[in-house]
Amino acid sequence: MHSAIAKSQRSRGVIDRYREFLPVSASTPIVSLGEGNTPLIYCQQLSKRVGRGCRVFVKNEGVNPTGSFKDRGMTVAVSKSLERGARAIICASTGNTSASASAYAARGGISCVVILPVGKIATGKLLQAFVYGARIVAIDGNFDDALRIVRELGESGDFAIVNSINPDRIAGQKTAAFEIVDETGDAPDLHLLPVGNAGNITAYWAGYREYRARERSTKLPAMIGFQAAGAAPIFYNQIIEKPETIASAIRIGNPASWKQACAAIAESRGAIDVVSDEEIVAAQNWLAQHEGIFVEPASAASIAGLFKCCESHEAAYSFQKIPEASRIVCTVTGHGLKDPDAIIQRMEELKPVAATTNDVRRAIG
Ligand code: AN7
Repeated sequence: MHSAIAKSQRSRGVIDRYREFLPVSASTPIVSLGEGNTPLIYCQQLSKRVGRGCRVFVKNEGVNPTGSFKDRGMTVAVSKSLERGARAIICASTGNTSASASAYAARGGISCVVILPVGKIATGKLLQAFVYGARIVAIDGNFDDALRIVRELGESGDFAIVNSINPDRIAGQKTAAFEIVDETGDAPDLHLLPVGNAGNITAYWAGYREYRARERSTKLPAMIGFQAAGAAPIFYNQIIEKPETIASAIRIGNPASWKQACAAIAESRGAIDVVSDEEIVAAQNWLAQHEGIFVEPASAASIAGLFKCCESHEAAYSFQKIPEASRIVCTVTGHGLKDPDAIIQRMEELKPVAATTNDVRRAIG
């Protein structure tokens, strides 16, 4: 009875549901906020735009506890850090990792330091790190500089690093692939996602491979990653010293999991491609207005990429060659409300009308 109550009081997170696939034991103190189990949404309008009888699903990671996919990895990374006796965690971030780390550190009762590129963090994400009580250090540099500093500080032994160079992060994030297979009965034919530091594409590929090896699925998807055109080191096969994009989450010039991403793309016979800021913004608006799913710009890169694959002759992976009726999953990684600034600039000022039904009817037009 007692343990039944204890269990019901804890909302189920990814460690609870996929414990046998994760590096935890009975003595690991679990820090969870009920992450994962996110909706896999069938998208009729997207499917129609792709054509060829394809079925397109969006895996909406923006509905995780802190609004991004990072929570899947953070529950494992923070739980393991606690188990190892860490008193503080540290990360570099373009925003979402810091929001997630701050929340899970608060939940686990340890302190959290976040190193951020000054002026380049979306408003909502910075606000999250602040309200969860992290020690925030802004540097006069970009994400790649921040990660270099975090690596050096981590060597001192004072902090546990919770960036995706920590394998516990990748382990947690692979559960998103498990969920897709568990829900639909098999792996999709194609999986599209944005690529920044390249941890997520690495994690999905690990998850799909693991489920295939355990015969929970019969196939493996082609992994197709999208970078912003101004921050595309993997696509151009060179470090980008000054990455620039409106999608600040993936403004990364020297990804930590570069090699693993290339392996995932090669082994899965997938591709890496670029999408422009204009395409990203257009896809963000299209998805909100046609499917009711509001994502942040970086997340819209997977939708912009989907459009490129089925509509552009320059696409690295052309859908003209895929079998009819292919099943396609696009991961959207973060919630749209995190990054409202560019949208606020486009919004028209609201001028109130008189509070009468007639005036309101006239205003509706
Ligand atoms: C919304 O928070 O790197 O390729 O420091 O926030 O696994 O890095 C965020 C990355 C895609 C790219 N979409 O994923 C950070 C950070 C969103 C993101 C990515 C990020 P990875």
